[in-house]
Amino acid sequence: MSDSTTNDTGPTTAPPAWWTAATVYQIYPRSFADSNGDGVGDLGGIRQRLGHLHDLGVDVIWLSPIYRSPQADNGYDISDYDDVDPLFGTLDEFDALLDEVHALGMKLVMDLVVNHTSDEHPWFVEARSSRDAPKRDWYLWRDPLPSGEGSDAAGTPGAGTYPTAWRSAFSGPAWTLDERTGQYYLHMFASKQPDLNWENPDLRRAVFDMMNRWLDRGVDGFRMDVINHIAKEPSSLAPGASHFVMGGQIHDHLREMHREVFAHRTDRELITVGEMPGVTVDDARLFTAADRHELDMVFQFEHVGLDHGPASKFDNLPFDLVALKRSLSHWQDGLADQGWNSLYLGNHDQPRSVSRFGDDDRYRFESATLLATVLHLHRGTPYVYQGDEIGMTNAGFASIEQYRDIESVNWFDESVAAGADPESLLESLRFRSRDNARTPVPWSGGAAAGFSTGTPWIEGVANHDTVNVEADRAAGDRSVFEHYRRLIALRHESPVVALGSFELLAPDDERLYAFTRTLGDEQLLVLANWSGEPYELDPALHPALRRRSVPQVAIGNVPSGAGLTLAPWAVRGLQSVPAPPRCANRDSGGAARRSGRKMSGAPRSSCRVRPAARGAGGRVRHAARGRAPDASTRRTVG
Ligand code: TEU
Repeated sequence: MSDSTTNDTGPTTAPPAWWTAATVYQIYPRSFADSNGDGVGDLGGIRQRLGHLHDLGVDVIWLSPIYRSPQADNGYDISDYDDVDPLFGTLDEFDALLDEVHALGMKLVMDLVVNHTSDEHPWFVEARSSRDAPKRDWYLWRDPLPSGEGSDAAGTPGAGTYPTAWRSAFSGPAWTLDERTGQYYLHMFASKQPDLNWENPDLRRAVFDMMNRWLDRGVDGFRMDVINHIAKEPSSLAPGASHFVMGGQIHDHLREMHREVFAHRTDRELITVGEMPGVTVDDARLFTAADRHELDMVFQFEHVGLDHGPASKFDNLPFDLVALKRSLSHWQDGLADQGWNSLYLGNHDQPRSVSRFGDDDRYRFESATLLATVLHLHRGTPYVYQGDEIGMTNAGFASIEQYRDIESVNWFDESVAAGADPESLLESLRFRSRDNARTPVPWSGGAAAGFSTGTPWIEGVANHDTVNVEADRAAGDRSVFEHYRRLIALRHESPVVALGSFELLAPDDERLYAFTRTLGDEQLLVLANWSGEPYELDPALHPALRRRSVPQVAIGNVPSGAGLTLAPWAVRGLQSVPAPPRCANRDSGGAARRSGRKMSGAPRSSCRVRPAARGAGGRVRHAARGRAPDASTRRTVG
């Protein structure tokens, strides 16, 4: 957050916010690295592997929850916001980790889960102790309706006593009856995750105090879990209503949070990310407009919902490239002049991106690097989910006993009870389950793949003997890690990648993902063959394809075919300017001045790019034009 700050990405004289040139790396701690042999990843394991992240060049590490938790939802059910779960380590170890991260020039962002707590959090224990408990109102309670006036457990209205027909994201009703006090409490996720009542000012104060304690401890910001769910309209809890996200108070709550937690920290470079299922472009513009002081960026879901069928997220639809392009470019256009977006294709809630969008078999390297390139060259802040930097694939478990995720297991059990065929359920899970991305990171081949000396809490992917960090990093030209490293460096070095405007080309083409990024008179042209067959580019697509001298290749994954042919899953990022003048004669600041941005000159096709300077605390500054990107960021293709 730069309020101080600010996500000022528009044409003003203020410098662009630091996170426009940054890349975030997400760690899912229980699956990253285990240092004590109990089979669960921990802080010690992260500390041992920081060199990997430093080599990759990421700027920010986002830690999925490490707080004390009964682990009903792998830590997204918190019972003490101020302590580390013994499974992961201690507060002292956390402090040591934070120091080490900072010493390496990176930042550390915590997961903030304040839509709900664990039912074992002392707040909820007190709240459920009696209807008169002082903290009763910190959660959402409703009386049962007279029999037949409410819904039943299956969500059928007029058949039971439930206050609304709302369903939990993890199957079953979103209400659980507390027998002792005779009222239902709301939980949009598991029954062990009761929703907090953000209408209560004391609750809000307690959350802001807790956030301040973590920032005082030195963390660099928060990724805010389902933060657009916190404001439920009291009236919408009435029977029959179904609107539980984006209540009218949401903007007030976030502005108050900004005032109470971030506004006075003008000396810090912080970051706030709002995870918001269901958020629209118009909402996102409001949440992330710099002058509204709510959030730095949203983490939206539209593109990862395109392959969900009408029945549920487990109703798998085939991948549709045209729909993906339409969705991502809609967000690019919508946030072009105001606001900012996160860029991701996978995380701990999604299938592995190479299995979902690419070809995780014959063209695993090619498609993993293509996906990364297309994503990272959009406008927004890219997120790398652990393991994606080596092209990890879905787990593809064969039996329900191998699954651990509460969502997958509950959905399977509920569907079997309703008479569904277990084999077809397993087939859906093999593609969609969140556990596909929660398998241990294979640091090497062999027993437990270098993740643990014990038995991992969840089985690894069967291909770990070939798909592991050691093998990938030794793979030279075919290292996915190396390709990610170049992409992350390119964003540091190249203002057009961080800030350029976006234009989608060939929107209806079913195999080509092509777009330009433009800043001043510099342009980056990205051409991606999203298929396993060679692709013949149409010279009419872009003037650069009609010129005799091909523009400089800023990044590419495989040598391409001859002329205008892209090999299967080949991607190229071509840097060009409309009328390339000689580098030596250029007025380096001209373009930037004309575009009104305070950044020193954009790189030219015939000029070279100076690697970004990194100051203390990992700050990335756009460098003045000058020498070449390191040779590894350029390859001759074609
Ligand atoms: O996820 C919120 C969310 O909406 C999903 O991505 C979630 O996995 C999906 O609804 C299930 O179908 C966040 C966390 O990222 C997720 O891991 C947690 O389980 C969830 O909130 C509850 O805290």
